[in-house]
Amino acid sequence: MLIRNMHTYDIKSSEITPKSAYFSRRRLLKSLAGGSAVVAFGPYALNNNTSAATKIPNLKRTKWTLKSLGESVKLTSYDDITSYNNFYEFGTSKGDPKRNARLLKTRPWTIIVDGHTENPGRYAFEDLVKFDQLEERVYRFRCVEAWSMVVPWVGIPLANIIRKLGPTSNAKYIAFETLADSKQMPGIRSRVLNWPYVEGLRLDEAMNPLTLMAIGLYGEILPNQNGAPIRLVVPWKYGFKSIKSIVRITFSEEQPPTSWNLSAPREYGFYSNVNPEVDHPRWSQAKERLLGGPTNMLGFVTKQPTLMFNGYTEEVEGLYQGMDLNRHF
Ligand SMILES: Nc1nc2c(c(=O)[nH]1)N[C@H]1C(S)=C(S)[C@@H](COP(=O)(O)O)O[C@H]1N2
Ligand SMILES: [Mo]
Repeated sequence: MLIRNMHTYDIKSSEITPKSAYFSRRRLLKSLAGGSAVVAFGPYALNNNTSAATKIPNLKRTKWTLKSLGESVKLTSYDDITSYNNFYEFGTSKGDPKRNARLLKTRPWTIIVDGHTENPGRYAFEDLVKFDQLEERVYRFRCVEAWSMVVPWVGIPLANIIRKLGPTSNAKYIAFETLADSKQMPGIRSRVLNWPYVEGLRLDEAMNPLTLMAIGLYGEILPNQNGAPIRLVVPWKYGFKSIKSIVRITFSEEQPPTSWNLSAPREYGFYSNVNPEVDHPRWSQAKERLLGGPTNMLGFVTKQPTLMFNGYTEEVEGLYQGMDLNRHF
């Protein structure tokens, strides 16, 4: 096993965004939105805000960012994205991760790469994620619990990392593992899931240009509760596929086990593509509630229809040609 640590450069959040600039930007976004939980997002709003220049530098805008903007999508607020979380290693209530993940140590961070790859080893986070390849991508995000968000992620396409790691021809799947450290993660004492949290994708899904390894959101490095320092984002699949705080990547020939499938195989399949026509055994998947979205007269968020593949049919339907999505849920 080799340690790749040739030119480690550690970007601290304080170097990217001075706290004062961060708070003034947040105020600006809040005032733009008139205090509502959802902020209007436009390239101009961000660019005209000089303090935004101190965010993670040189973020590329992609066609997916622009596609979302073209649909005049509203971003879910930073507060909602970072305080309503699922990260069971820190507790099962939505507010637990923000409260309990503060002490997670995310630097230095090592990711073990093994299985069918030409370049196995222990990689420093900075050697897998090149900061000059970072992009901003605005994606819809749909949890299996029927709530959704619109998130401006910062990350690099997983395909870039996979190409660098050089899977061999035997590699058909890619598996991921989350840190499982009971000293830092109080939720691990509870047996709600088997630890470590594991997830996986078919290799062609992983190589799809939509699939992102996120290291930030709203132009800043990820808060711990959102899966710092590095988490997967697969926007056409239910949220639980987007595994957080990754410490291992394994290339495998067989379909890898996944945490939610292990815990309730009838309820959660390996594919878990967002599909309004295939209900969860205990509830419908036809609709969703957008966090901070439009409310009814009583103040409850109105339900809106869930889109096939969460709206990304054009990009991903080719992956599932000829597959029965009722069976491969
Ligand atoms: N390691 C780990 N990853 C995880 C989870 C978890 O409990 N542990 N929860 C999943 C679920 S169910 C969802 S909806 C998303 C939530 O991501 P967010 O908190 O950034 O919105 O993380 C996913 N990744
Ligand atoms: Mo979820």
